[in-house]
Amino acid sequence: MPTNLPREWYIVEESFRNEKSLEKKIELLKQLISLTPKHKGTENLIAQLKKRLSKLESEMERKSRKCGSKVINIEKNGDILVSILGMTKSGKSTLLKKLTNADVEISDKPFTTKEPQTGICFYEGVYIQFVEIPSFFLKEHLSIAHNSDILMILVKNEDELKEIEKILKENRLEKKRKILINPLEENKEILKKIIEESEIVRVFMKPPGKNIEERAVVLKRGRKIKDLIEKINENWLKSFKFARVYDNSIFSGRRVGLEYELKDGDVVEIHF
Ligand SMILES: Nc1nc2c(ncn2[C@@H]2O[C@H](COP(=O)(O)OP(=O)(O)OP(=O)(O)O)[C@@H](O)[C@H]2O)c(=O)[nH]1
Ligand SMILES: [Mg+2]
Repeated sequence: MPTNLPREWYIVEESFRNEKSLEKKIELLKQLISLTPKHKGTENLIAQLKKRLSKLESEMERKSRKCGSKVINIEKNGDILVSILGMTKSGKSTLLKKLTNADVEISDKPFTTKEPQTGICFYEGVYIQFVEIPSFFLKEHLSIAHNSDILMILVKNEDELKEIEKILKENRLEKKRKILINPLEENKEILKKIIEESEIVRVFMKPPGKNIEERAVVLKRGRKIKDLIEKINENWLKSFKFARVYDNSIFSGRRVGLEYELKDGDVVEIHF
């Protein structure tokens, strides 16, 4: 065993050994592989870990086939993923179509939508992707809700809300960020609410001498200029001199360094 592994590696390795759930074990093992420095001395270790990973993954596949369930993965195309949930005929498809122009079937018959349906829209710098979850609440469909940033829940009254809350709890989704929508009311600011609820920071790049880019770089709250650069192009860190931040404060246009904490809507110009 090479001795120059980072401390974090041993912490993750311990959690991996103690973890019972196969799904979580796979996650931890992947983390472990990415935490292992890559050089001659670690080649064997990485090979072992990868072998272990492929074994666990095939075990996982076998198990899911046995239960007759499969996990459906939606390809995440946007910056924010929103699952639309509600009882049948709650207006999920109607809302999906209104927000994204998706080509979905809307009808008075119950359970018209049988497979997850997706659509995407661009709003103030970010792509928001929506997925209508069919109202059978199958485990394989709810895996999408688990991977979503936000659940958008359509309920018309207290009874429906109680019913949905029960389903969320049974599927361990009760702690997810949620937006409640009453389809009977006018819902004008849904997109704005999604941005607020997702707790992201949208940063708009302005290459010196050029226009502000329309698409934002999306970061989690609390991230700094150095995180922004790491996300765009790590190599820039070496030649970074300073950044200018434009906002609606009296200090707009000021120079900042790598430790500046970004806020939603900042326009950033990087200088080398
Ligand atoms: N009055 C009224 N009718 C609506 C509204 N939203 C949807 N509807 C109607 O309700 C019916 C069902 O709407 P859908 O959007 O297909 O509902 P859904 O939740 O996708 O339903 P399933 O996919 O079948 O589970 C359709 O006839 C819609 O026209 C609304 O806000 N007001
Ligand atoms: Mg539908």
